[in-house]
Amino acid sequence: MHDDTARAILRGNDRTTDGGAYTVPTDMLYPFQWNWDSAFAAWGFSTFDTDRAWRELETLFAAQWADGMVPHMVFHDAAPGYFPGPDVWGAGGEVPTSGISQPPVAATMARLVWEADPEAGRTRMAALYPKLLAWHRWWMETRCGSGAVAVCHPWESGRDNCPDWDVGLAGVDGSGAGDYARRDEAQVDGAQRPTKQEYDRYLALVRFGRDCGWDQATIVADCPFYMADPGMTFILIRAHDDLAAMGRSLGQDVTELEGWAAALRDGVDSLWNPELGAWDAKDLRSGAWAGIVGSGALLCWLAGCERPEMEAHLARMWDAVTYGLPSSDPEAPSFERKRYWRGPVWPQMNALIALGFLRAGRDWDEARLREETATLIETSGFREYFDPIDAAPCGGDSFTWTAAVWLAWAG
Ligand code: 2M8
Repeated sequence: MHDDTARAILRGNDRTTDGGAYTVPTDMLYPFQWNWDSAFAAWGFSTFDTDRAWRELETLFAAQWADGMVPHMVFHDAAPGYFPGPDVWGAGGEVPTSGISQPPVAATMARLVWEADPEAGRTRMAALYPKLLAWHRWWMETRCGSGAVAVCHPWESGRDNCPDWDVGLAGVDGSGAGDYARRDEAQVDGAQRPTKQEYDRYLALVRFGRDCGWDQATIVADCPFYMADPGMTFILIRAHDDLAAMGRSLGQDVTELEGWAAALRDGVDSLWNPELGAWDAKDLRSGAWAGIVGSGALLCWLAGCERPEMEAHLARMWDAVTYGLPSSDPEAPSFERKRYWRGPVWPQMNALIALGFLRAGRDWDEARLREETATLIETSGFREYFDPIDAAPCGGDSFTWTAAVWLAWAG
């Protein structure tokens, strides 16, 4: 029964038009195509319609910029009232887009989609391969100067208001934001969303990017927010590994990808905070640590970058909450169990962390995370995120990545 509901959610959020096939994360709240949401959607579609799964990824990559960047949002349709919409971003080509990227999970998800139908997937993957490679090169050439992956906007990380970014956002002046109407708070309780102060700063960063014409050299040198993130780094390492595996099957020379993965495995050492005894985000403007064990650190297993100290943090987090692994350290003062990325548990993060557990042979952890994610969905529905202590439903409903994760993994 849940399988039928999950498939109906994916179909219901499908916005296939003549221009391409894509899903919205959920109706109203997020009325466009989002980058990593689409990658998870493809994984979900691959359980019952592999052609539709590939089309999701193909539509996303049709919006790829000439420099290889794949934008975090693609504004296929007008959705007046959404803020900040295409006019605020001032970015993209024929189809307007945002001006930043999002977690590069597409290669990892494409590999899973290919595995779902190896024969039919071969041609589709062969066509997508150079585009994924160009995107991975973009990350390496623009965002990895410090050795690890950096983000120029909290939205680029996908984990918008997690406490990891507080130290970097403190240096962003949001006072010029002016009057604007947020659409998110009309749909969802404001106590489960970022604060106005955070939003003002998010908008200041969009303004900075637009004013420099989304010039990467300027962004990397001068954007008031620029933080290196272990989570994004682990995701990209894993994506390089997955793309290389697919490249080998396609008869490609994958030396470059192997080199990138090795370079990042070395570079991520710069994000080990010895005082915290954990992987930690770092403000590249001030050199300050975030000082928080976030869900990004829990992706270390995904990339084969685990260290013994992370075991203790994992054990702590399992014990401190009841359902899954939270988006931020439940024992830190910044923890808020219902406020978006500052504590709630997210189904697609659980799925990614679990892929890491599988890689590391931690089958018991993987099974526990899968079962607890299933319980959350069975108890509270296909919601965007959940309270990790009492399973209360949070955020948007009929959510694409929750349905996808149910079909492909948790259900
Ligand atoms: C959330 O982010 C958007 C901005 O990109 C928002 O707050 O409006 C995040 O959870 C992000 O990870 C996600 O991709 C997006 C759509 O689900 O929503």
